Amino acid sequence: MKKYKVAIVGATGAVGLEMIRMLECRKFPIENIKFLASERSIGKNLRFNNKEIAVELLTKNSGKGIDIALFSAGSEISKEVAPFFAADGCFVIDNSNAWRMDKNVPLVVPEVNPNDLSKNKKIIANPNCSTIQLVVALKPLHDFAKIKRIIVSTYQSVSGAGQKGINEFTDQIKAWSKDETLPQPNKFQYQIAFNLIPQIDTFTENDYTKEEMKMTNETKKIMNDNSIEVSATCVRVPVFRSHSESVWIETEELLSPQKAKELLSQTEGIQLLDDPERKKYPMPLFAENMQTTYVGRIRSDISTKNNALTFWVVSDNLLKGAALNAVQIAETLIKKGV
Ligand code: NAP
Ligand code: 3JN
Repeated sequence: MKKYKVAIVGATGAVGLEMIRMLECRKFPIENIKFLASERSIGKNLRFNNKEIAVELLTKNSGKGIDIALFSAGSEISKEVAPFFAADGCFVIDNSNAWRMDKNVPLVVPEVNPNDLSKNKKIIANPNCSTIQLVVALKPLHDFAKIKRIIVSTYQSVSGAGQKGINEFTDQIKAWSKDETLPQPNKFQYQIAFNLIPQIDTFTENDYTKEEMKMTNETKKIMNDNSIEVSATCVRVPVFRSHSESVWIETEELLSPQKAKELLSQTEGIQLLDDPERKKYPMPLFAENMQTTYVGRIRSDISTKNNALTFWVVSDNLLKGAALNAVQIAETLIKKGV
């Protein structure tokens, strides 16, 4: 089997470290791996398959000789550096929003639109974490009954805001448990412990946030259907890991809860957890560190005679929402022989 020269840009970050773990545990065929970050990380080593590997400084020339690079160092770095990697013949799988809506860049979730990948499109965008788990669940339902409209509310964990988000939540709970004054919020707009914050990212002109508009625009692009209407409300919740979503869909054709369960239970990457009598439904605590997207609470909307269903989707935001999807894109490139 052919082996590949791989680089991780932003290897020391919350997403980068999960990329390393995913490459290891999925036994990605690697000839050589390079870990790249800023000068802050020079002198650090990261472990890969029981070997210590020194972190190197990212430069515009770091892509030379690399076959596949996984980027998670933010959109500014991606905009500046990814074109140099691509010009050197390397596939770039980018986790930021830098290229997602560029019409020449495929935005890919392998269970949904693997055929958007091609040999000559060297930069590939990984969607936003909340969009990924949503479209994995929607795809089989859309293929069967054509989705017209989606209303989704997210419950996003603090790890979506990186290590700083995790630390801020931890420090607040620690202070509370010692009966001390809670530290002032910094990463989040308000105290996140014992609270919910209905703002992720900044507001746009239409009063939706950027995170909400990412869900609208990216869903249409991945599903290759601009006619689907999407309205999202994104909420930060005091949970460490895994994002949850309450989803409502209206379909053109009749889609019974039974049929939806049948379709979802046959879908790669999804586990149906839907047995209300036995209290079986997805929860973020149990999705942590899992490579699966969980769907449950499927029911008909009793408030309308239109074809409408509502359900609950949970997945690990750092895995399927980021690192795992990126590695699956790389695996798909190899499978397709591009
Ligand atoms: P993080 O924990 O803050 O890590 C940032 C990484 O970027 C670190 O490895 C950092 O290296 C590196 N970096 C920063 N500036 C750099 C520079 N000038 N040159 C080279 N490397 C640099 O953040 P994270 O949570 O892992 O998120 C990273 C990015 O992934 C985000 O900005 C976002 O674009 C993307 N992301 C995507 C999703 C998604 O939904 N798909 C979810 C979360 C994040 P040092 O350690 O050396 O500073
Ligand atoms: O806040 C979350 O739960 C998800 C955050 C995603 C994120 C954070 C910083 C920058 C993104 C993203 O993937 O949309 C970005 C980015 O767009 O680069």
